[in-house]
Amino acid sequence: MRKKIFVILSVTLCLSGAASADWAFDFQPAVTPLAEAASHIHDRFMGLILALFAMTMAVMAYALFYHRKDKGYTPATFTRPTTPLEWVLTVLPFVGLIYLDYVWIGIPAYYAASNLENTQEGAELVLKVTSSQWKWQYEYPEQHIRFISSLSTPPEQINQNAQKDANYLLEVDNPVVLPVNKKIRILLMSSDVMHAWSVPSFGVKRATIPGFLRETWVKIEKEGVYRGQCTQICGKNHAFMPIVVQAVSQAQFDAWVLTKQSESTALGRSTDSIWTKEALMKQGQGVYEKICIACHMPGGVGIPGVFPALAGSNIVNSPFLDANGRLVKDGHLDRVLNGKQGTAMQAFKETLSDLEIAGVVTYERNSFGNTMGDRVQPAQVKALR
Ligand SMILES: [Cu+2]
Repeated sequence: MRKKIFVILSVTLCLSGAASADWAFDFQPAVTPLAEAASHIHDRFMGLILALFAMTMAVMAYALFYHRKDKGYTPATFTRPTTPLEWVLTVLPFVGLIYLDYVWIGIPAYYAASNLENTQEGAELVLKVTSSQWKWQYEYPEQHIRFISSLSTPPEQINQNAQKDANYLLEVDNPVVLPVNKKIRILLMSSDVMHAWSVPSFGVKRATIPGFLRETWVKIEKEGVYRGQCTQICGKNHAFMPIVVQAVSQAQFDAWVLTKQSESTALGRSTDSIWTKEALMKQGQGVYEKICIACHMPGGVGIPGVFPALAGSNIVNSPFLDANGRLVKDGHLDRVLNGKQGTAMQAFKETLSDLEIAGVVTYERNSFGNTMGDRVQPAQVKALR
């Protein structure tokens, strides 16, 4: 009988072991000085508390077992140390703990925490991160690069209609690209509610707060792709704003900067040409599916009582310019450019290009059953800014 139970237990244990074979019982690998310091202090602390736990439990188990009542022991009645030995055994652990806490752990923790704030000294590159519901905008002010990075996991996977891939909900259309072994100062801000930019391998997790400029820094020591997520609950799609950072060599970074810059020059040129309705619709659909869809939903139906529908909307189905060619206040184009104060509808003037704004407004006016038939030219948007 005993043998049978043993066999059953062993098989169960082996099976559960196989099922949990890819468990990771640790942090993601640390690749910056901040993350290395944090994981070093964590390991020290865990070592210390494990040792204390083992020692305390050992003394207690010994006392319980060897000094038990049926051996004839009677409980002592003292309430304070009396003999010199008792005094030593009381004071020594106290002094030992003070030393371990304040010196052995406290000093490295103090340096690690103050190093976290050392964002400016020796910084070689600045990255500006702006959060909004539910995407990240990245800007390299010195390189004049700016783009939006949003979730690229297909909706079929989210709706359980397709096999989920390895980086489910941790993949974006435009990753941040950063050079390795360079100190990068990261400025963080928010355009609506609080979010948090967090990448575990960098040891960085900093809340972005509307109205405040916050900072952190990284110096990535190893090339690779690092993933993180927003870690401050920020509304309905909080789980859908991942962070992907590609750490590359300086040469690759320089090449990437050139490509990004020439893309924006090409975009600038495209602003001045006249666009066909079909081309604008195509541009606009891309923008809608990347940015607007989170609130206004597929088919422009919105969420009743929360996010307004665009299908059949009064604003969308009215002129966006007045007779003098000026922007209609609270009209369609005005809303997209300037947003609506006090709501989740943010101003897209700063985040989208002329072409993207022209495209998305044209798309919305001619989709979801809306049949305005007109179009917005990028040059018009440029003139109205
Ligand atoms: Cu969030």
